[in-house]
Amino acid sequence: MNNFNKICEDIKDLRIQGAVNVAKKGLEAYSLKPSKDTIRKLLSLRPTEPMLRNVLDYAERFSVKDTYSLIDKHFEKIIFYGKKFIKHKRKIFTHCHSSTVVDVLKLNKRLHVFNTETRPLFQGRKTAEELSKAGIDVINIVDSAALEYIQKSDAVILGADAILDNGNVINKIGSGMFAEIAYDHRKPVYIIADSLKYSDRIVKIEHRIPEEIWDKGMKNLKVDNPAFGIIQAKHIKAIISDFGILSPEEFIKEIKKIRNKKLICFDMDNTLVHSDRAHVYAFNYALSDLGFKKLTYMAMAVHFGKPKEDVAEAISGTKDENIIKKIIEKHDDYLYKETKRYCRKIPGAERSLKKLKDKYYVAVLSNCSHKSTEIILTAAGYDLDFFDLLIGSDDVENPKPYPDEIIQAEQLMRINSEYMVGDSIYDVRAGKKAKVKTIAVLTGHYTRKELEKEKPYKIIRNLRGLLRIV
Ligand code: RUB
Repeated sequence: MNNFNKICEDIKDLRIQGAVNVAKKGLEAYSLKPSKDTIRKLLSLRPTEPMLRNVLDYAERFSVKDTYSLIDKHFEKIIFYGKKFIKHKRKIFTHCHSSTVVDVLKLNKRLHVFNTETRPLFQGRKTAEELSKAGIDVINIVDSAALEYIQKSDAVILGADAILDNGNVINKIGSGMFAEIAYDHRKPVYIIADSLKYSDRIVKIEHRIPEEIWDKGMKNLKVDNPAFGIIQAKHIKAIISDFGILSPEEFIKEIKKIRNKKLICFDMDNTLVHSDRAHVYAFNYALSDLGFKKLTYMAMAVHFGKPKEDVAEAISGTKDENIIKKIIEKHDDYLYKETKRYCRKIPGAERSLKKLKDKYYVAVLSNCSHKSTEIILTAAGYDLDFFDLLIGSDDVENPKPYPDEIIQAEQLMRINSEYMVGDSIYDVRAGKKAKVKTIAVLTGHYTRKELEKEKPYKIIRNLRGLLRIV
């Protein structure tokens, strides 16, 4: 059997179980055969797994690698919040096997865990084994002993397969009943889960084959085997996720906030970063290395903002494509090695960006190559994780003044961009072609008069002015 089919079978037969593991393995299968058919097939294997849908969706938009690192990032945050939360707990009741719950419980070795065996497939035994190996005291019980052990516990902690729009949570069958018992006995119920389990669609409850319950049951006897059930939001004290420790209502508000975010695109050079000196030195190195005359700062900087090929052509005076390519290669090379230290954040830019982050996804669209964009932003002191998307000139066929970078950002983020902000006439032209509002900023070489001619939506002196507009 090939690898792809083996993963599908393992997911279907629960050799791979739990929403996170299913999502990660599903991604592996998708990387073997990335297609719409694969997505359809994978989603049919465990219909109650929105995290799988969400990660496949993300992998389609970005990449499998980016998706794995998103899951890892979320996990780090869950562990951060989980650690604070679990350290004061002593007696915990849990059900089934959730890798996320187990990883948080393992952070407090002094816990006593009451753990259901979880019929019909005994996933609880996996939880018991993993916790015992980690040195945690576990008492295993049959599912029907839950009432007695919930009464003895300080809290009930469960995983999640889905978090629904009304704050209800779907988890292994039995979870809803245990949460209701806990609520009646004033024991708080906590869910520990990645926010990627959120779904605003109807989530089907998977019903599995009867043989899992009674393999040689009497003929004509009906057996139903729902794999999952609903935990009512009113029974849940908090959801511990990458967002923090929030009530179901607060969790949904946070999700909605993120979903309602709009997109704003920024040029990099002279909009977020002063990097002219770095580019001037790097281009001059390249020019003299290739036998051309060096240029003064001003003679060169007036060309910045154009696509790199046009800059190379203008400063060297050659139209030879091979030489232009060499100038760019050498420029990039010197920039990475020698001149990046001349990059500086534009005063006030970072503070303004931070204030926008609540309402906007922030994309940087640069006419530098993708790698140079990353290097310049980092050299200037920005944290790359702060930006939701970076697009360089080599990520598109036609860089600014063409609208391709903006269009690609909109496609990847799946939302329209509200604004394009930049210092050059090329940013304004690209924004206009992409039909977004353009904001020209006077922190570059272009004068107000030159920018006015392009008729941007607004002209501002610096990015602090942006906060009065958006
Ligand atoms: C597993 C289950 C788990 C959640 C969360 O059901 O309900 O609690 O999937 O797990 P099954 P995780 O065994 O039928 O897959 O935290 O690992 O995503």
